[in-house]
Amino acid sequence: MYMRKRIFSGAQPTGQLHIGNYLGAIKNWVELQDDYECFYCIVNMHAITLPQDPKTLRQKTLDLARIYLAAGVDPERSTIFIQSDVSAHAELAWVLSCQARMGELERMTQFKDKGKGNAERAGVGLFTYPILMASDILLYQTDLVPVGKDQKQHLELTRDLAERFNRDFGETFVIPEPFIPKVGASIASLADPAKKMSKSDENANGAIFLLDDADTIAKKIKRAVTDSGTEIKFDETRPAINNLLTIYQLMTGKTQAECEANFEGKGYGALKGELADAVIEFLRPFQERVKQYDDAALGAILEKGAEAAREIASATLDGVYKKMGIS
Ligand code: AQP
Repeated sequence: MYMRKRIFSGAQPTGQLHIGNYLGAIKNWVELQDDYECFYCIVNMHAITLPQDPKTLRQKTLDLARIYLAAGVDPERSTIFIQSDVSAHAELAWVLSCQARMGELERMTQFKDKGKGNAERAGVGLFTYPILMASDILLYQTDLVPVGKDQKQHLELTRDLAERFNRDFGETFVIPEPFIPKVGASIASLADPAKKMSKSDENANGAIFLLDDADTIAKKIKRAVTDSGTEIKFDETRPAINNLLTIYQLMTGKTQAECEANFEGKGYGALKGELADAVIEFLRPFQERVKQYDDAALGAILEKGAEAAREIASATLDGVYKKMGIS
């Protein structure tokens, strides 16, 4: 029997999702559904590595499920579930935290960023977060993990932990490969192209959120920083224009050559105007679809997803416990 390769990925129900999350990750989740067996998780246990308001967290968890569905994740073809509904994630995280080395985690740059360089005050969960992410992935014997570039280092740690476990206890985990898109893997902030577009950016103009209204989108793009010079071409040495063009390319589905031809002889004002139109047009039907799912329909999808996920995750965890002499 032909077995499709397996995919696992997820997003945190924190802040508001932006077009970087969509273009770097979720867009690819949708495209990969035909060829792979896909598990898409709402990683609420990762969210609590930083303080969250309980009511808001629950609401954002359900809202994120709506965003997956509106983006085109199809619950008939893919498994959509909430991480905390499958307790094996936390259990395997404990096992793997006994295999991981402090030194490995200390090298994770995201901890340094999110912990704001103050390890003394940072939560232990924020430090060990990459181990929980490794557990998420390894529980499903995942072949491929579609993520943005910022997650590459965590994926490498996941592979190291899986290889170490397999070596010490016998073949247990599939070693996953990252799937990082060639275009869109790192969408930059509109306010500072040296930084990635981020939910937690203090500058509200840096990110275009998936649920922003048309006026807000147009204003943010109008205020976006540009580079010196006038040419509108893909050029990594001019990161601001390169970023705007990349977003335009992904939103319109045009090739790089078509994008450059479209803006030949035009100025930055035209680029910003056409980009705003493209983003607004792209997000309009998406925003309509987000409203479609009521709580009951959503609950049924998530319950079905959790059941399917539990079955695979508990089989992996049983194997791990047996190999370690725990059960
Ligand atoms: N700027 C980005 N460009 C491309 N991909 C991105 N991703 C995040 N930012 C960009 C990818 O989105 C997926 C889901 O991300 P997440 O919810 O796990 O949160 P994150 O990576 O922590 O995203 P943010 O927006 O940067 O949040 P904060 O501000 O809280 O750190 C992942 O695959 C990620 O690679």
